[in-house]
Amino acid sequence: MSITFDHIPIEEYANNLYQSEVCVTPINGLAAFDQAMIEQYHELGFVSVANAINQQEIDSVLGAMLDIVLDENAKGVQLQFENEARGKVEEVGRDRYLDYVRKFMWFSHLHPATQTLMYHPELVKILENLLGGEVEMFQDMALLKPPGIGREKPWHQDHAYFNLPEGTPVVGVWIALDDATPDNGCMHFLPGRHKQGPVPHWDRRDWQICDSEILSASGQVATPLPAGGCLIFDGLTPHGTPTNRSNTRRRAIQWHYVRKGTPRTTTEERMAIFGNEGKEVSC
Ligand SMILES: O=C(O)CCC(=O)C(=O)O
Repeated sequence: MSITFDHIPIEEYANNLYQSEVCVTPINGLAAFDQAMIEQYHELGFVSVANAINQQEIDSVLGAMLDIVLDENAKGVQLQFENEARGKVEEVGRDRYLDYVRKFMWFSHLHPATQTLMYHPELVKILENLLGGEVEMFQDMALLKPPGIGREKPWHQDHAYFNLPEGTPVVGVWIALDDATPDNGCMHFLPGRHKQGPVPHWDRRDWQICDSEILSASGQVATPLPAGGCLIFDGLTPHGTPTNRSNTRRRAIQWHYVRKGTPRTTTEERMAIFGNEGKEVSC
């Protein structure tokens, strides 16, 4: 396991960067993801689903996550604590350990609970419909945004992080393991923006879309979800989550899928598409 601390302290950003005046009402259950939802996915770039998984599944995934982060020998796992956890995490017990973790990656194959859930049959059926064939999970991440110290994840397109050829359809699945609210850092989307393709990204508070680009866009929505709900979204849909300034947990697990056999590309090619150099753009 590799362990790092986030180096970016909690920073201020414009208070209208994440707006929650318009909150999306989720559909109820993965079984409700019908043809109309496929059309909505393509039109808006996301679908919000309540009750995608049950309490027992939530509990087993949270148990698996804790076992994995506490196993120093967990091979290949990349664990990152929040910046604010420096000097504190060494002292905490098992029950509070996840309250210092920012994120960790490359773990789903290590535990039966995560292995089962990432290829949940109802989910796979939806993904096959969206991607037009057999699917492959290629990136996994747990995002814990701990109470009071969970840093913002600035606006971005997930595709800007992946070495995949331009135009490759990517579907992200983000599952809320606690109630996700505007106060504790629920997801925010720019509906329909995926249809205009890649947006230049910048190294600012993260690898992100420039704040001014988001502030000048209209139609932003928030997607609060009860625990067990999930978001299914296009890899080009701009999204971000605010700092968790509340005292409630907002843990989530996320998987990304492509069609099986999708070729990979290089970082140079990705940067030519999503980077800002040579594009006469400013931030
Ligand atoms: O869970 C979060 O706070 C943000 C997750 C996200 O957008 C990502 O990792 O791409």
